[in-house]
Amino acid sequence: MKYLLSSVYLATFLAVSGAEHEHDHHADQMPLDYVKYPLEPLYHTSAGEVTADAIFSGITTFAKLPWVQCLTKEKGELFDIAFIGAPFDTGTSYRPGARFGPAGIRTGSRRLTLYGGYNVPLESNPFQSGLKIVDCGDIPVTPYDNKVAIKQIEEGHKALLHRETYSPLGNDSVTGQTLMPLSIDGKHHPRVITLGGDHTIVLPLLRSIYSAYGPISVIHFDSHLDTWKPSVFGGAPSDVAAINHGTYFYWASQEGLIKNGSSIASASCLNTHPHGAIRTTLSGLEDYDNDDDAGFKRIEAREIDVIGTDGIIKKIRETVGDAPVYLSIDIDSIDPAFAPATGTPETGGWSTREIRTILRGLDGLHLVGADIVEVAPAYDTNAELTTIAAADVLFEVLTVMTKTPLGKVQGSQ
Ligand SMILES: *[C@@H]1O[C@H](CO)[C@@H](O)[C@H](O)[C@H]1NC(C)=O
Ligand SMILES: *[C@@H]1O[C@H](CO)[C@@H](O)[C@H](O)[C@H]1NC(C)=O
Ligand SMILES: [Mn+2]
Repeated sequence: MKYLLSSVYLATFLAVSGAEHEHDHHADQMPLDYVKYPLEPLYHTSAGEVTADAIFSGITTFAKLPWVQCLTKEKGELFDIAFIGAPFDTGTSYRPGARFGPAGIRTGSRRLTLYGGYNVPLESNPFQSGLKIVDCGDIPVTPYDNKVAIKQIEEGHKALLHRETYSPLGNDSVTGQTLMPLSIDGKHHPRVITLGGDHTIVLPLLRSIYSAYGPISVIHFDSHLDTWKPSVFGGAPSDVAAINHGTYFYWASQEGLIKNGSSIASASCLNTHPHGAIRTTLSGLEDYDNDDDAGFKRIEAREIDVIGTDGIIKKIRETVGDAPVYLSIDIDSIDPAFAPATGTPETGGWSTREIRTILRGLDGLHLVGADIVEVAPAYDTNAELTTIAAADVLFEVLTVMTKTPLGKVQGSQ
């Protein structure tokens, strides 16, 4: 029944975007037709019309996307892009509360589809790309045992990543040649956008990503390095404590999940993971050595004063090149003036406008997946600044993803 319903959504969407509706721009902009008139007529105007669903009513999913229970035993439901929450915050060093991040971000996202969701600067509507986008709810995560929780997140993400896609990969829009998947298993995988959770969740997410793409490049926005050795960050009193939100990239590198780099200056061009918005204090400059060895290229938050958003975008694109890339966004990359509700706030960050511009600058890159982490709504203002910022940031990411299919033409690298 669920499957049938979703086919109806798509069929309706295809019909609405057809040429015969050119005169009705408002209807064209209704994403997947799930916002408009979902209810039995409760009130009739004189013209016999029913009222539309309000943007502030109803059960909250990300951007009011259809909710699909993706992690049930029947795995019938297919999609192209899925949002999933990972409500885990027991790897946090300072202020806890990111377990409420997924719920908060969904609340902050409710207005994304008001007027339909057309992204003006990117000249594209992610909700009308023809791809099927759903909200899968949250991965069940235990708050009592980090080892189990990290395994649950990996398995939950894998269950989505290894599902067939709803839409075929298709052909190159310029040459018309058939596109080939970028994965190492030769399959076309759906894309998953994870709502954190503290940053520890990226270790299990990268374990999952590795199963489809092998060692990957990462674009990381954060005020902190997160490549710290456990002996430096937390003191590692146990194996479980050694994996936390300041060390997960160290482990990802040790496990071979991400491409390595080098701290030897002459080989620094090997470093393929841009770190944007860095402004943390250090235990000492030697923290940069393991950051280099893990393959990161630091872009300090303050560089924006000199080189601007264009310069930051240029640096990121030069570092990742054309490689498939995973995107991880710590909300603390944004200045606490704009996003105060986070576990370890650092002043001197980027504005919401700046990070959105920088994210749009990733247009054309092959983003295999993404996450936003460290949103802890309990520390937000009454105006929900942080959760709205998180949702709007993901709107840019979603638009970039829907614009570029995850494929290459044969013969290109
Ligand atoms: C893609 O190209 C193949 C031939 O290379 C063709 O058979 C197929 O119909 C094309 N698909 C679309 C959606 O245009
Ligand atoms: C990166 O280096 C670590 C530590 O030397 C190693 O265990 C890992 O396999 C390397 N990763 C890759 C992708 O080669
Ligand atoms: Mn972080």
